[in-house]
Amino acid sequence: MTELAPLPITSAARLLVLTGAGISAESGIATFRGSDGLWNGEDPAQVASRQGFRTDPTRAWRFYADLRRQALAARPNAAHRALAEAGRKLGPRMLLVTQNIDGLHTRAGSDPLEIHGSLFRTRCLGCARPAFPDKRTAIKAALACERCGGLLRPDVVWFGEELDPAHLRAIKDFIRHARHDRALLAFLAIGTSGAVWPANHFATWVREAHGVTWLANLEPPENAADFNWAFYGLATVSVPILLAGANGTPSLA
Ligand code: BJW
Ligand code: ZN
Repeated sequence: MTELAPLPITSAARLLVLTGAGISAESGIATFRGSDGLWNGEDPAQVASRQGFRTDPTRAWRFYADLRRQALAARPNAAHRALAEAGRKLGPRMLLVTQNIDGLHTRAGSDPLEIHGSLFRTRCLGCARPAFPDKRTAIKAALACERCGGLLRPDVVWFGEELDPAHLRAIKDFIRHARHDRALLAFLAIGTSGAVWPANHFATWVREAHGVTWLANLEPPENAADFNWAFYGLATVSVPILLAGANGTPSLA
C-alpha cells in the first residue's frame, strides 16, 4: 500500500491504462465477481460463454438487455472523467484499454480499446454482416437477424474466444515503441480482479519492457505481485489524484 499522490508522469512518458469493472462500480454497475457481483450464484462459464449462449439464447439476451438498461441509466464517474482528461493532455502518449463493455469511457470522452467488446453492438452468427450498433433493451426473446434469420449475439468476448488481434497488436506496439524511444513506460491498472487472461498479463509485459506498474483497486487482485506500487481504495478518489500529474510537465527530470 502506497500513499496517494500524483503519479510521476513526465512529458516523455508513455502511459498504458487498463480498466476493469471496478471503475464503473461507483457509477452503479455491478462488478462480475464477489458477493454482490453480477455472477453471484451464476456459473461464469455458463453465462459468459458461447456454449451457455447456444444452450439458452433467450436467457442470455435477457441478461444482456438488463445490463444495457443498467449501463444506459449509469453515468461516467470522476475516475472515467479523469482518464478522459489525461487522454486529452497526453494524446498518443497514452493508451486506454478497457475490459468493460458498458461504454462509460466513451461517454466520458475517451476513445478506449474495448478488448472484451461492447454491450451496444450486435453481430450475426448466421451471416457475414458486420457488427452493428444496437441499444435495444425491450428484449423478450433471442434476437434473429433481419437479413438471414440467423441468431444474433452481443458483440462481446466470451471465455474461450479470441480477442481482436488488432487490439493485442496495438497494446504490444505501444509497449515496444516506448522501449524503442527509451521513454518511461508506465502501466496503471484500475478496478480489475486480475483473473482473466490476457489482460491479467499486461503488467508482466510492461515489466519485461522495463516499465513501472501501478495499481488502483479496492482489494488486492490475483496478480498483485506484478505491480511495483499499489493504491487500495475507491477509484473515484484515487484515479483523479493519481492522474493529476498527467499534464505534460516534466516531473521526473
Ligand atoms: C474496485 C471498486 C472501486 C470494485 N474502485 N476498484 C481454461 C479454459 C478455457 C479458457 C481459459 C482457461 N484458462 C485460461 C483461459 C483463458 C480465459 C481466462 O482467462 N480464464 C480465467 C477465468 C481462468 N480467457 C479467455 O478465454 C479470453 N480469451 C482468450 O484467452 O483467447 C485465447 C484462448 C482461447 C481458448 C482457450 C485458451 C485461450 C477471453 C476472456 C473474455 C472475458 N470476457 C468477460 C465477459 C464479457 C462479456 C460479459 O460481460 O458477459 O469479460 S469475463 C468478465 O471478466 C468480463 C470482464 O471484462 C472480465 C474481467 O473482470 P474484471 O474487470 O476484473 O471484474 P471483477 O468483477 O472480476 O473485478 C472487479 C475488481 O474491481 C475487484 O478486484 C474489486 O476489488 C475492484 N473494485 N469496486 C476500485 N469502487
Ligand atoms: Zn445474419
